[in-house]
Amino acid sequence: MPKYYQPEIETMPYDELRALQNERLVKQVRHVWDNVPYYRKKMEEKGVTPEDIQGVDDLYKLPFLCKDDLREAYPYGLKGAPLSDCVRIHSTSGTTGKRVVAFYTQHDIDLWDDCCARALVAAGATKEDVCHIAYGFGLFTGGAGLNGGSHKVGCLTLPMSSGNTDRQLQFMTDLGSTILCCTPSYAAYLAESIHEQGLRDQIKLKAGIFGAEAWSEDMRHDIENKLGIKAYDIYGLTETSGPGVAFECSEQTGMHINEDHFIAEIIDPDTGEVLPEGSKGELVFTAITKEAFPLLRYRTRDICILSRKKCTCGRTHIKMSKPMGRSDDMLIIRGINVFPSQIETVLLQQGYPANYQIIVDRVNNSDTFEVMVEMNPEMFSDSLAKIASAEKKLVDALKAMLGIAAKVKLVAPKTITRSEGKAVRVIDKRKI
Ligand code: DLL
Repeated sequence: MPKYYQPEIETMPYDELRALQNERLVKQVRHVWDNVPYYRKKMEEKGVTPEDIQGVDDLYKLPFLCKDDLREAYPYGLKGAPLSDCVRIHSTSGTTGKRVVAFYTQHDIDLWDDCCARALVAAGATKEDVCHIAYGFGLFTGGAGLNGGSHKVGCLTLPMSSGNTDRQLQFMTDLGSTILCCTPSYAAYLAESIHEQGLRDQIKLKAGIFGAEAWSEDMRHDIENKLGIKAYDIYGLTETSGPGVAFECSEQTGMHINEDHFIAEIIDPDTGEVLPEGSKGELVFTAITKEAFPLLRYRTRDICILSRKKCTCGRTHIKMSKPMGRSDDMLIIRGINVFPSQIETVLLQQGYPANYQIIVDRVNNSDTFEVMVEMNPEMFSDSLAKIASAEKKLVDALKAMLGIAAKVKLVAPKTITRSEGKAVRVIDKRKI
């Protein structure tokens, strides 16, 4: 039996799981108090000591951490282990200012690999599989995380990284890749290229593990149909190691959070108040096993819902919904909240590919809102009147979904720059 495989943890009864979390949390708070002066100071300012935290029920007493703390503490301020015990860093781009730098001990890497291995197993991976990893390798966590997980499962691992699509397709066909791991936008691009090159009969893919950015159910079905696979979601962030914090099982109704390593809370993003299970709010994670970057109550800014409803797969770990947007990248256009995922849903429902870009600007103190959408290839030869009518149809559908009028521009196929990593969906010129 491979070392990672711990069904007894993934299917643990709730009270046993809670006891494990309590024990690990108490230990972790002491570890942070002793080793992370930045967080200790925050605890002291709030008048909290390690003795006040006896278990998960006391979690609310601890201060939050957010991206600003990470920037302020850059690069070493939140490190929980001596540099000589750290074996790796990963990093993520900040929206502004300094990058986030996360540290890992070998133990941290082992546990992270376990989490990713669980995600692969949930998608049906075994040691007979050929795991094609087209997430970026390097500072980004996607490639390294799935690579480690794939090794633990014993798959033949292809560490492709992203880009060089022709080489991706060559290896995919020649080496018989069965599991594809990449961003959903790159999966859609690969599917498009496979279709164009008439390679569908030569690929052996059976499952895909796609994450790192928002993608809708419609996009899932689109990718599944084009590649003839089952597409699974995977979630994570650099601050909590990377991918594998949560992953989908065969039920595909939310992602199981690896609760033996992460305690999840949902809070009101405005007040910080902890909300009951089933509420929509901001996801907060406390890492209870990480040594080198042990973040407590880290505010992810991802908006979602948690559910402990019994899952048919047998796993007892709580499930998070697909992130429904972010509390910080939600667009407010003419006073209306707009999530890019809503626009994507409309486009796919109307039969367009998910190649689009939202451009927001402010002219004469009024917001402009434009959505550039690639037309389907068969539309390219349509008359201008027909294209104008298709644009009008999209304007109406977007208005119905968003409650706000957008200008829609249909552009020729392949004019919107394709992404090999995360797609750039929004250009908000108002911030410049
Ligand atoms: O994106 C880690 C990752 C790599 C996850 C590969 C899954 C697969 P960051 O670059 O730090 O880490 O970005 C983290 O990406 O807070 C979410 O807003 C978003 N995100 C990650 N996974 C999903 C997902 C990686 N499945 C940020 N659906 C997070 C929607 C996601 N958004």
